[in-house]
Amino acid sequence: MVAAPSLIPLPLSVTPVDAPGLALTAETEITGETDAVAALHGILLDLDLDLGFGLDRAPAGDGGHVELSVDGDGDPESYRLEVDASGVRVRGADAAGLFYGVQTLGQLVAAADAGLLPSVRIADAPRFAYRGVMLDVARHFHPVETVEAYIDRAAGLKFNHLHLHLSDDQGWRLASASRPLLTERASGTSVGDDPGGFYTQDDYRRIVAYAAARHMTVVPEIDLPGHTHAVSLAYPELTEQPVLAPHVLETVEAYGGGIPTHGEPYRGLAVGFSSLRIHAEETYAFVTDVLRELADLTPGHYLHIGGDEALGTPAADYAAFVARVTRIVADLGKVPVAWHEAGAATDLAPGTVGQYWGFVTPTDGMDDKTRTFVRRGGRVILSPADAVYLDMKPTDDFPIGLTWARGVTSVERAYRWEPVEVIDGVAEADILGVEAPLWTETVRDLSDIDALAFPRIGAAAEAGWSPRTGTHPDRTWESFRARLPVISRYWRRRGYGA
Ligand code: TNX
Repeated sequence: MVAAPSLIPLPLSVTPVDAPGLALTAETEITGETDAVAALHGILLDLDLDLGFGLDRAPAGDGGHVELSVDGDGDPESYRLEVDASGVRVRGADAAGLFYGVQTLGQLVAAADAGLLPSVRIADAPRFAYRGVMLDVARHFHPVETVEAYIDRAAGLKFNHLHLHLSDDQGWRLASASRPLLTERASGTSVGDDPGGFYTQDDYRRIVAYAAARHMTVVPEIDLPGHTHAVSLAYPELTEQPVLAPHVLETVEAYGGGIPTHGEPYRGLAVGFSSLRIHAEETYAFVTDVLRELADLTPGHYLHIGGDEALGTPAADYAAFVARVTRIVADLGKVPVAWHEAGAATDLAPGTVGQYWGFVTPTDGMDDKTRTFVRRGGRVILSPADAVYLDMKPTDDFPIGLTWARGVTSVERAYRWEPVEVIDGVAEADILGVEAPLWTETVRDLSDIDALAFPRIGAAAEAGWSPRTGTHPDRTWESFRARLPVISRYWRRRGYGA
């Protein structure tokens, strides 16, 4: 028996072949789809492999052949990869599939001893259509370059959606032509004493294009009707006074940051105190303007309206608001996405997607709310906080991160959960996919992002891409743990602070 190579996320099928593999040398020829050749070239450059690989290189002798092609054969995003002594063939069913085959090849190359690729046959396809990462650019603003770097990391793990949390109590991060005061007045600060910032619409387009080139779709979120304190700095007439309920005062006490004041920047970590004015018609004109601009800027199908932790909004008002706003999104031609709380409303726009952020074992009726989306013909994105929230501390003494999701989230806890077992009544076909959020209250820059994301982002990738637990002998924590050191070396060689 030849050992299977270490790969993350685990492919559908890997068949090691007991035969000589391919020695990669300066004479190895790489041909095929231009984008895929460039993607492989980028990985090889990161790996600093002195093989003379290059786009403009014409190898002289017979050093084997790496051929990257799209052949239309198979499910979306699937690929086949074969290595033998004569070369490597990667065939994608589509361009995304080929891109993922190249990512797998990168991991194989990095693990190859002295440039000798093992002989192997791989057939691979994703379990779920939606595999997401979320970056909160509101609590701490993160510049375009940081977002691009995170896209690189995620795309290498076969994630295909980037959810950007663009607004929150602490700041509004995307310029709006119709409501210019949002970024003029409400983007200057972040949590603590850190500077704020915002994206121009061109910056946003750059992020969308960078993501698209790596087969990732941007899912923008404007968080409504809570998490809207920043709006009070720009358009105070649209927002209520902060609700200083006990849960808010508790978080102020626990985390500091002071009491939120209407119209003043908020630099703390409390949640659930802000609300748009639900009964003011101007509120819906505002929401429509902002969402229309966002829909126009966004080629992807999804538009996220938040809806989480609106603890300062009366329940009936909240339900009426999310029902109305999901319809606004649908009328703009997009599929609305909302955090699971929006499932409290029974008349959401049909097809609204729900994002579940409760625990792996649901509490407080969060599973009931999540089932509403399925009843309304929508599907569910699973983001169980005690498994895939990348902002939870991985160890007790970790310098950054939070602990509210049942304490420390070890790599093992991040790995050991099975999507179809989270919510009764939400079956495989009801699950759109898996998303790993990274909230940034304690996350100031790319090195903080890397420190929290790695290696747990690999576990989330496997939950979204790889076969269901129990259906494949290597879809186990023991196997993942054994593969991790090899892939961690690969991440470090690519310059990720893993
Ligand atoms: C909860 S879970 C939030 C965010 C915080 C996060 C911190 C959810 C939809 N909302 O507002 O940033 O916890 O982990």
